[in-house]
Amino acid sequence: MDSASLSTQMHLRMDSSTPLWSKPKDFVNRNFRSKGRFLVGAAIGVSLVALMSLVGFWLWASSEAPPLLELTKNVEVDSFDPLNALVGAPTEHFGDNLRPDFKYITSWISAGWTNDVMTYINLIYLGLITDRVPILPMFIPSHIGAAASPIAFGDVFDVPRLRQALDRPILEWRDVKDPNSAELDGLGCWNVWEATSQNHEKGPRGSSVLGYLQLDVSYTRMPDWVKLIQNYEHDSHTTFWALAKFAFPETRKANLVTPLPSPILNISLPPDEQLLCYDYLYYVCAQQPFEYDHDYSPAWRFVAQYMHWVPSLEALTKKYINRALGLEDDGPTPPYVGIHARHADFKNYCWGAPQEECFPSMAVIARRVQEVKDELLQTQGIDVEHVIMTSDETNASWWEEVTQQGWFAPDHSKTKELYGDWYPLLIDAVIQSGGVGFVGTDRSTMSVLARRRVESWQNGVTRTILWGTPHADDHR
Ligand SMILES: Nc1nc2c(ncn2[C@@H]2O[C@H](COP(=O)(O)OP(=O)(O)OP(=O)(O)O)[C@@H](O)[C@H]2O)c(=O)[nH]1
Ligand SMILES: *[C@@H]1O[C@H](CO)[C@@H](O)[C@H](O)[C@H]1NC(C)=O
Ligand SMILES: *[C@@H]1O[C@H](CO)[C@@H](O)[C@H](O)[C@H]1NC(C)=O
Repeated sequence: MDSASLSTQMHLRMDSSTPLWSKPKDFVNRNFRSKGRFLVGAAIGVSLVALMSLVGFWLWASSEAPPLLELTKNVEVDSFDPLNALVGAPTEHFGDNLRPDFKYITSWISAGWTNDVMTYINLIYLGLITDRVPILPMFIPSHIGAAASPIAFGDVFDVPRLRQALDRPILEWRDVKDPNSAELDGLGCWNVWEATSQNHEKGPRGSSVLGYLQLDVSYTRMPDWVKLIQNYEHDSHTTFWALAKFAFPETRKANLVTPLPSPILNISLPPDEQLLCYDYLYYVCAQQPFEYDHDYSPAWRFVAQYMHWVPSLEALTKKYINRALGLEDDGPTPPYVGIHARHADFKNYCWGAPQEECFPSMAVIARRVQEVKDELLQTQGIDVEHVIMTSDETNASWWEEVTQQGWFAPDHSKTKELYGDWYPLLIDAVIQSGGVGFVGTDRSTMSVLARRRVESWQNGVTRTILWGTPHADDHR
């Protein structure tokens, strides 16, 4: 099923459940992309009956019948307004803000930031295939220091743009429940983790998101068959469609076992039917574990490629890049090759070997950079001068070697102080995604997403450096 027909399904829903009278001012000034027009066409084809009743409503409600295209445009734009998938402004209890005619889906995070980004992508994709409105929690700190405050999903990724691209509502928890609410809400959710980790884990995956959202969750353990590779203890994946079955009554009902009482209120709740929820969606794939690496990844193709950075973060990053290159803050940014050298805790995979024999040397990185430059020149006629390094390395002599290559690096000496603990990481991620070329580190999820962004967004050329032994990246 392609994205157009997925969207068409949502159109049908929106057509019948979205009040036409709300927010008329939004209808006037919005630009429509050609994809929107195509989808409108698809909706017309499939839902003639719904459209005829809308036309009827319009004829009744206004003295002049508007052109048909105007009418369907209005319905489509309406669906981008988060308020139309909710009762209204954020409420003290989340349940007061959910519309009875909508179904929703949510989940939590508890890993490194890029893993958490992937987890939310998986949540949104699961929302697409189950025809439920995703409700996204915030990002919570892990590697960047537990003292950092959470940051909203929508302060990092452009949610209005994502809604428009996917042509359906996408909500954040801050839209639904007042972030300052002290009201604790009970909720029944599915425990995926215990089933897929083959009882290595006793109980569901924990997450500090629940504390921020004031949720007290009672979990129902999923059956063992949701695990992708049965009886294999070294993998914890399940599949989108195994989980999607639980969004519908047949599978839900057949698997209702006694729930674990919630930790605070000690209440036992079956999995909620209106707000479907799972403890942890990082280890989810369509067909094979860790499939973001692969071209066909549906979570990448249908969701993640449309998750652009918020404009303010892009603007801030442009300033960092231009300063690194010695250019005016507001001047044009030349094309560059970005590098992500993932070090720090990756030394755990060196199995005792000294870092010089494990992580790629500057010569190895430089060879990959040159390959990217050569290919850009040959295939696109782009002669790239500038190379920008991003890394979690803290060793000053290593950074000195970077400078000796003639490469540049963002100056993060004041970033945390000026913008907060998240921003060295966020700015580096944006830098990695913005080059016409990218050289990444094998096995780093941060590198995987950067590579895919450069390929999709910049039509860029990329390479991934293998590492772990002195000759790991030898090739040709
Ligand atoms: N500022 C900055 N921090 C980085 C960079 N690479 C890694 N880090 C830090 O290292 C952490 C590890 O990456 P995460 O994305 O959190 O963790 P992960 O999801 O496990 O990703 P990988 O370990 O790379 O697969 C990040 O959260 C950052 O704190 C970088 O290029 N710049
Ligand atoms: C939780 O509720 C159950 C059943 O009502 C009760 O038996 C149990 O003692 C309670 N546990 C706690 C810690 O209050
Ligand atoms: C720091 O980096 C330099 C240059 O790469 C290297 O020779 C040195 O061993 C590193 N120091 C530590 C403590 O890792």
